[in-house]
Amino acid sequence: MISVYCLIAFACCNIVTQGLLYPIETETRQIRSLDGIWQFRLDENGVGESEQWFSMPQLPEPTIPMPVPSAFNDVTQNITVHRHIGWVWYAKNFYLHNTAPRWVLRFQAASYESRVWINGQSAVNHSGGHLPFETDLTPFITSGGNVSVVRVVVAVNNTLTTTSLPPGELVIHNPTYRELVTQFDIYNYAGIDHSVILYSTSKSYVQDIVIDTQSIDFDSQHIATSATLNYSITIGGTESNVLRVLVQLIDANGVIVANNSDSQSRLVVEKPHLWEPCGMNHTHPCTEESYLYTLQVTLYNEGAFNEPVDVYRIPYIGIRTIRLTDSQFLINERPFYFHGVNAHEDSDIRGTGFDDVILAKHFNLYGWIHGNTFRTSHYPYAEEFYQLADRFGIVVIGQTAAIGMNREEYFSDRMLAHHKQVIVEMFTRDRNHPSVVMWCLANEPQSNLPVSRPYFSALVNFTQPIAAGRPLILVTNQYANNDLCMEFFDIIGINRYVAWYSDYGRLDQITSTISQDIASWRSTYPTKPILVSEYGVDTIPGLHNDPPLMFTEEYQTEFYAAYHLAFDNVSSLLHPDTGFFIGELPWTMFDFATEQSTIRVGGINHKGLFTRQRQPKAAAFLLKHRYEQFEYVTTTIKREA
Ligand code: BDP
Repeated sequence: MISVYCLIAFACCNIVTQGLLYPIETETRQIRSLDGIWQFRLDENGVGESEQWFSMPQLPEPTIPMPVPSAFNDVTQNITVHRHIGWVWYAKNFYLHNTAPRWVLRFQAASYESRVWINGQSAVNHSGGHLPFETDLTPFITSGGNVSVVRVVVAVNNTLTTTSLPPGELVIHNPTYRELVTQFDIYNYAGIDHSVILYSTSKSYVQDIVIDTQSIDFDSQHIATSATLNYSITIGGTESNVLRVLVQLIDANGVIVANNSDSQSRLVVEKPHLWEPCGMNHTHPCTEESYLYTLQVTLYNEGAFNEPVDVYRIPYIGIRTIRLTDSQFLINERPFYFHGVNAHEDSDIRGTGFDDVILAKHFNLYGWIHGNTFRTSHYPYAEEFYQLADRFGIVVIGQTAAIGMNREEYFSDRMLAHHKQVIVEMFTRDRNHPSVVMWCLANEPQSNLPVSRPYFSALVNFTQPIAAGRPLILVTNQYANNDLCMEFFDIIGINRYVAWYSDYGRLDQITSTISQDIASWRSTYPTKPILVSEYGVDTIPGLHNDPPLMFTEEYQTEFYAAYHLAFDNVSSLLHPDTGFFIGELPWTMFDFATEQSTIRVGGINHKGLFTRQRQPKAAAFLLKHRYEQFEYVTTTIKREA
């Protein structure tokens, strides 16, 4: 029997306990969507709070109808709304029926600084976009009747500062020209861009769950014979100390395969079905699903199991291990090769607004292109992305919103404190997902500045104990000879644009330049696997030229083919004994909106393999063919000490 343990010990639950469980409906919980049209207005003079708009029965005119979830920027024809910097206000009234002892108002995300008032009283503030925050409504409901009218008013500010993530600086050129100067390449979409949900719980309730595979035992044929999962349950509410807990793991046929009545313990599963990543020879295609268990947690009073106080279920428990060697990334002890495409949460009209149609299309296209990975560039995505990734076995590199950290003053103590806060929020939200196999703490920070070194040293020291078994990657555009921070990380991610941002038009230089670049990282860090975390070129769909010239579909296709020659020479998939290159992620899946500039035609970054409307360019077929071929490459299991 071989026992496999995770790279980093299971990070137990005392360090971070306040994960916000995804709102679900069960026999003890109700949910209700507050999505739809909200009343909305700009606060161009920043007077809303001092004029107490939060306590008025209506927001002062002019208001407009605004959909939630959506970024507000592209919904109207008004350029002032499109480029607004500062506060915007949203308001909605709803009836709350007294059908549960506790109702929670949950914002799946709002960008970036949010203040929420319920019935005129301050309820919750939150800094940072992309991640959820919530407030218990109960203290704000004063009427004792069966139904109350609730007014929720939300102010959201998209001004970025030297201590926000991402950072930015407001420059006031004159009273009518305010500019938010940022160092990143996405349009600064803002507003309530993810769903707003009401959910109920009992007085005492399952507040948090942490679960992870601790180990899997394999027989000599590499069949899993048993698996051990560590878990911890936190109970919230008034009666938490008298309640009993039952934790059950249920397989896809509805059979209970393990159970335990401790709030913190382990579950042992005999003959487990493993969660496998898609798109490898030994696993399933990315159009088919991985094996998932359901974790059911029941709280009950002694002797009254059939009348549970609370029931919560996580339907995406995957049994799998992660281990890193100096040249391979192993999932369930088999080599995994990351071959997917990065993307943005970005689409026409909605901007960053969450949309189920866009979500479903996204995953259908991963299936089409045989892509088995995405990095949540450049911020945590909506939780629904991770849930579908769990289902299909698409591997996720979870990334914080630390982009554009290109100035010395951004590496301050206050920024470090905020960076830690968003890491904790991201980890506590996403750590139970089997699809999340790596954490990316930042994208292209100026990691050649001396000030970046103590910053990332402190950040990694803080992060490692709470990383729940996931290795840490730094994604850099620096080089082995000037980067000062890679030493702290487990995996090297490099973003490269040779023959695009340098060596214009010189496709012929790509293979040798990239090969030398990868080799120099390897000789500097011989024990860290490497992947190319971005590479790509702007391509105008329908623009052709032979021989290939920049911006044509031919150029994009040849560009990728030249990089692939460099990758294949050192690939850990193709050269299991000598390779150390563990993956490739083109930039990017879809064309996406950016600030306007002379290099962004129509305010769009055109590096997509697909248009913003999700139609393929020629290079998409090259990648599809390449990724499909990877599925024919058999993987071997190296036995290492
Ligand atoms: C990379 C950035 C990415 C940009 C890309 C580009 O990580 O956010 O969109 O460059 O310029 O350096 O297309």
